[in-house]
Amino acid sequence: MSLTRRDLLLAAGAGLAARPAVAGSQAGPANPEVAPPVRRTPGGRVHTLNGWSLPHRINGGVKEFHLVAEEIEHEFAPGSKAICWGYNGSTPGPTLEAVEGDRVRIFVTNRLPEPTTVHWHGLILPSGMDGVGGLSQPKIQPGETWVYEFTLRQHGSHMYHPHVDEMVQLAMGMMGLFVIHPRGGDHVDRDFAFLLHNFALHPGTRRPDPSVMQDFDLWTFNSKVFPAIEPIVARSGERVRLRIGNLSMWNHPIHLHGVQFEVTGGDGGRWPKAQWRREVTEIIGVGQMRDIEFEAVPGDWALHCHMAHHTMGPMGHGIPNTLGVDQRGVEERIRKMLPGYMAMGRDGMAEHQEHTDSGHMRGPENTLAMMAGKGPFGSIGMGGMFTVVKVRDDIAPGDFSDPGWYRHPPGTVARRVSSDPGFGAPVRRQNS
Ligand SMILES: [Cu+2]
Repeated sequence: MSLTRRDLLLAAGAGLAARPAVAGSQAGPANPEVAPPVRRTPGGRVHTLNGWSLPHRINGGVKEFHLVAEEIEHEFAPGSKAICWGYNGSTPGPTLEAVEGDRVRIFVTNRLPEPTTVHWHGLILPSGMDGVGGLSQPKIQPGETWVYEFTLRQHGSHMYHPHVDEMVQLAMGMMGLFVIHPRGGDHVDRDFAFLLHNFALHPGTRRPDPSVMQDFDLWTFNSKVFPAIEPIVARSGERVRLRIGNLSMWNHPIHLHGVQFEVTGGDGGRWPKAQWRREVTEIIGVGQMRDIEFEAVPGDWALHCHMAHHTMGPMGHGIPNTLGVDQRGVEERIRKMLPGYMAMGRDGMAEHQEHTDSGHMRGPENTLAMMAGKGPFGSIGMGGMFTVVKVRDDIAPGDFSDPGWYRHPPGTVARRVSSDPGFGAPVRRQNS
């Protein structure tokens, strides 16, 4: 049913793209000014990881966008699908892109079963356009379309999200990026954007649980988990910007390997150069945006949250600690009560991925493994907020496709010199 509707709207969107921008050319019966929603059309100057930018039309000098709040089926990674809420067929919703000084008109249609609004997080606008349900406007009831209109008096990286029943609507995936480009162009070669988020999709279920406050199962970049998060591809020497926003329930120290990046801006716009900081890890606080920039250096470089549990997939919390526990003998007895039980964790957790990858240890249906991802040297053992910055000398401008694994120059990869634990004569303390 919903697929049919989506296909129809996609067709309507294609029609809009193909014809000249004429006011009311796709008019609905209720309001001749309403532009039809356009879905899943790539475009824009920002590369939204695993995402897209919403096409607009110009109507009397005003940039018009049309957001649709609706229920969608979303795939976090192959093997885990859920009924989420988002905009125009995706979570996060499409990125809105405009230029400082633009006047924008944004239609919002509510196809959710409950009221919503859209708050333009970080934008300078009239109080009545701020989108806080009950405070700055009545709520948008199911089936209704409302319009927001204001002039963009700033540039930078921003977000949008509901301000009605936020606990539920954010937990279900409703969020998006709002990027305002400076007038007179920009100075980066590649401009990426993504939102940090978390979902509590309990093993074997298909709807995120909005009541969870801390123990989330899925830690996401743009509602995807590694290895389904696309790589960040660049050519050696290019200036790369990552616009990172956080609408999750945790702060995330985002760490990039291989370079010292500069933090060049936040929700308050681009910072004066004297305020830029060199870092390798930047905490993106809840509700914050940060822009980081760096010169791309050849290689495959990890980009991830440094909270180690945030680079993992679903797992049990509050379970007994099995580190160092010899479970031989007990395993057989437990299997009589719990068929298929496997004693694990005595020597660490890394073996977990070998078991799940080989398929002999299956989790509940529609549930990802705790660790995933394969690299050129074996399991990567990551499952959440992790992706790879892939920099090569021969990437064409505008090419964002995955170039495969890095071919290291000879003599530049760490190597084994012995398999004897007694090798060498390292200095070791006896009782520290
Ligand atoms: Cu984190």
